[in-house]
Amino acid sequence: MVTCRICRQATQEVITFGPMPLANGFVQRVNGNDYVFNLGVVFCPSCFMVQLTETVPADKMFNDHYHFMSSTSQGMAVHFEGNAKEIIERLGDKPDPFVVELGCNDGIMLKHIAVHGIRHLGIEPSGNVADLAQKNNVRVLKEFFNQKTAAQIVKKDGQADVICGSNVFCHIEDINSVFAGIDVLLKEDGYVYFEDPYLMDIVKKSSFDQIYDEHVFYYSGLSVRELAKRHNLQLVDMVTQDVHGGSMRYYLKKGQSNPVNPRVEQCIAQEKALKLDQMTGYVAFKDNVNKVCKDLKKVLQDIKQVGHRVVGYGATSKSTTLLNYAKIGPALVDYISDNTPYKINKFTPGMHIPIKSYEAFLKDQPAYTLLLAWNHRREILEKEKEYRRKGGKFITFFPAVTIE
Ligand code: DWN
Repeated sequence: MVTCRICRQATQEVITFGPMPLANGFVQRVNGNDYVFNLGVVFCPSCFMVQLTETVPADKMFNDHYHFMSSTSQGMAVHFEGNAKEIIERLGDKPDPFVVELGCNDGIMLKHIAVHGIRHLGIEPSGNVADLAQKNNVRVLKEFFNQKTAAQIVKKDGQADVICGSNVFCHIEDINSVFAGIDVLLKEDGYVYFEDPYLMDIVKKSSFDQIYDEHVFYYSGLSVRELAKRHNLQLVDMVTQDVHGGSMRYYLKKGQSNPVNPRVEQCIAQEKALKLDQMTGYVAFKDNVNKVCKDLKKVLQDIKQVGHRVVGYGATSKSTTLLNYAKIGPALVDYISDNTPYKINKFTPGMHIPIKSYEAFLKDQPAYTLLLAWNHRREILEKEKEYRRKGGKFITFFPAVTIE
């Protein structure tokens, strides 16, 4: 039995995928060894947190060889510039404000804060991406964030007006220590925001590829409200974000008597309508996941059978779960094209599909392309107009397999 990481109560099984490599565990050789763990998800009926059963030590995932760089998507660059603009507007004329971002990656957001001369600090334990942030003139601390780090920051820089994190809070197993750190670091009138893939989108679309080693928690308004309360923080607003296949941004403030935007109750009511506060809401998920895998594999096999080739687009972290669970390997997908130099000429975790450059894809014009980076669909379809004009087709798979 797995106990909840937040409230220590018994949890209930949602789905088990079995042995799975690390989502960003790209290997150098086709016969390279994969670190494998058991991937599964449980629901806590007491505090509503959906979470992994087993986790991987943080330094195995976030180290000096981290493969994901946020700035590989133009759409995300625009999104994060918007986040920075919002922070600056909200700070208004506060004297000498201080902004702290947890998991700043290559500085995609904080570089816009830095350019305005605003005091800031990015906390980034993955050394290679932290170096990129520094090149973007972002001030970085190469550490994991917790109560101890928070105290060190306060000693040197004072308390923060804003603490934020995008696609970071869901990555941290000891989230209680992060919230304890926030209590130390955040000014009494400061605010926290974080955004992560939204549980309701994952359940509605069966987008199970969001489930992998790095994502320990699958947040909802229901669970974040409970988690915040435990740390004397209050969930004061929720705003949906059209990124990463459907994300939610949560705003928190210290205390329990802040004005709360009616959106919070509205979102939680929608979650309850989907029964995400009880096990019933998760029962169909497993069957839906298995159907997507079966349908997708059949489509790929049929395409192969009539003599066409399929390649992948975007060697994403999340496709590790899809490819390994559905057992889609090089026999069905020739290679995956990616624009991250660090991934090229390596092989995908577990299934060992070769990764090639974007230029290789452009030269190739394969008949079919499996859009593994489906969350960037709009951006990629716009970019690949010529590929489609020449007859190339994209295959997507959530909520159902579609060829376009
Ligand atoms: O939470 C996380 C999210 C935010 O980012 C991390 N745990 C890791 C990572 O997950 P991911 O790898 O699934 O994220 P993306 O943004 O879906 O990855 C897109 C991949 O596709 C990157 O490797 C870059 C590549 N890409 C490309 O080759 N051409 C992306 C675009 C937009 C393109 O045009």
